[in-house]
Amino acid sequence: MSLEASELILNEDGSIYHLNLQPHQLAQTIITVGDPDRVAEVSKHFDTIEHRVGKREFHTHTGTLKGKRISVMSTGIGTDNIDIVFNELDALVNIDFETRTIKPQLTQLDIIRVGTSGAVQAHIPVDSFLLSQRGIGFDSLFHWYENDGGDSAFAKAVTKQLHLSELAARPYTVHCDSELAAIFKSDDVLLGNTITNVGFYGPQSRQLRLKAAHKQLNSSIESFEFDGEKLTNLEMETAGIYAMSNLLGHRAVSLNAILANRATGEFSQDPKSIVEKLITFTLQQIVDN
Ligand code: R1P
Repeated sequence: MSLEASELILNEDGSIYHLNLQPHQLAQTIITVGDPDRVAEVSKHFDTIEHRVGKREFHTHTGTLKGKRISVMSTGIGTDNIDIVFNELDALVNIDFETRTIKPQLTQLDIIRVGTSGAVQAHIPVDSFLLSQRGIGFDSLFHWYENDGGDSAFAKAVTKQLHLSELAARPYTVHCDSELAAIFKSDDVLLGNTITNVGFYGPQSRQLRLKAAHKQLNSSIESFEFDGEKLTNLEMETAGIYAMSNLLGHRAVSLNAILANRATGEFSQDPKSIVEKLITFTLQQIVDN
């Protein structure tokens, strides 16, 4: 069945609506970053750059490093953008734009988030790296797609121990791809369970002039335990990335530079260097594996 013009929206040059990319401009290994300025910080390490394409907050550079073709793309902030990015990335490889039909042979993408995050446990040092084994979504993105419920036992424990029903939030829990994650496991990378929420201030219990509704949120996150697992950090994309890649059949992993520690009140003295270090580590692991 052919997809209508209102559903699969293509630009005049045949590129996909928001990402502005044509299928040949995308590599099968994709690094996603939140900040559009971080795209060039990644691609400056490439040996060649074939394509530089941008629209809104979505900027992509595609090139090669040591013979490996890689795209780096900015998603902007939040899981609402992740919905757009992942549907359009998937369309670029799995929908024939001429016939507007789903291809009989699907292509699996490898997607690696290189992001920043705040730890919620005092023992996690600022300037460390953390690989998210689980994404716990306080946003609702996963619920808008037919799904298998994800890791519902973990999600139910989160609802109960964090008293989320008072906020009418129904978290979901989804996992990274374990094979892709294995490439990035090292003594220098902590493993964690990452909460993704819909904002940076109130939804992460930061109070400037406004008071957060859930006064005990961060302390109940800190004391949470289920099946020997703790909650480790807060950010705004990982659960959406894991939800969409699980649903679409792609492999994803989220790597976080821990810039803040919410339990101790610390913030990195040199965030640019730690992000650069995470970029070079990530690229090295990609080309070596
Ligand atoms: C907030 O400052 C932003 O930084 C974190 C959060 O998830 C949010 O997107 O990630 P990035 O540095 O990848 O954008």
